[in-house]
Amino acid sequence: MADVDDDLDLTTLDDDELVQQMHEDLYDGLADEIVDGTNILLERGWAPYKVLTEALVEGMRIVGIDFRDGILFVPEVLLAANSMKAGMAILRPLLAETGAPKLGSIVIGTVKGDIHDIGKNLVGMMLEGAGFDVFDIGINNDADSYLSALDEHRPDFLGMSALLTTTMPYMKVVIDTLKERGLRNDYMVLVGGAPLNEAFAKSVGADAYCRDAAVAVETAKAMVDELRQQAGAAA
Ligand code: B1M
Repeated sequence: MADVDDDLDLTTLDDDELVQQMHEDLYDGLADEIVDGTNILLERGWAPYKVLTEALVEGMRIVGIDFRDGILFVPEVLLAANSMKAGMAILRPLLAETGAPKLGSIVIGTVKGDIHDIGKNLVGMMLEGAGFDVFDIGINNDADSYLSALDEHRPDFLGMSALLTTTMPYMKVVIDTLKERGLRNDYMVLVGGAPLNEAFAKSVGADAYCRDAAVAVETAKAMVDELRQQAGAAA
């Protein structure tokens, strides 16, 4: 999908053409073009969440298909990921500045052996925008790393992300470690990542599986509401 027209002026494209061009630019790992396209859509009045889902996440979905099929390889996908991050960096403050009241807090990180962080970052951004304090501990976290972050920040939630079928079982290690140390009931555990599902989340002992960032926000809000109601009823 190489861009044959280096001088293409993105501002001359209509919205549909621009989004299509952004999918191609993401595929080609053109971070500057993704930054320009993101800014143009925002200037045209697009909501940040719409830019995120329709231009960036959809573009990365297409990259994922060709990665799976052996058409794209790690170096190309890394460039695409960096382009996606460049667009996300513009959207992040806009998604966070909703002025929503503080609802709670979360420590979130990708599990040991796994360096995928785009989805986790997106979940963090959306939770921040919804009014949660987000402590992002990055990628490749072992149980000790999660536990020391929990100890430091004392959040309401622990969020774990895994994108590989080989790394997702590590979530059970973390949850079992919480149990062994008598800490399991101190935190609500949310898990997510493309290869997970409800049954897996249940089997590792998580409180909820979040299919995507929007579901993570809904789930965290609903759980906080429920806790408040229980506390109100007990008072
Ligand atoms: Co990786 N990779 N990758 N990769 N990579 C996948 C995951 C894969 C499905 C590609 C494929 O084959 N189709 C495949 C996994 C196969 C499997 O296990 N079943 C794969 C593989 C095999 C690998 C390597 C092993 C390749 C290799 O080296 N041969 C290697 C592993 C490295 C490692 O981690 N140890 C590898 C490397 C990489 C890159 C470094 C090149 C790059 C990562 C860059 C980065 O993240 N900084 C990369 C990428 C980009 C992908 C794909 C193409 C895209 C992932 C992504 O960012 N999606 C991916 C293909 C795919 O998923 N279709 C693939 C966009 C993002 C918005 O979605 O991450 O699903 P997602 O997050 C969503 C939800 O899942 C959910 O909400 C998010 C937002 O809506 N969610 C949560 C995620 N985390 C959550 C946490 C929560 C809640 C919800 O907590 C509360």
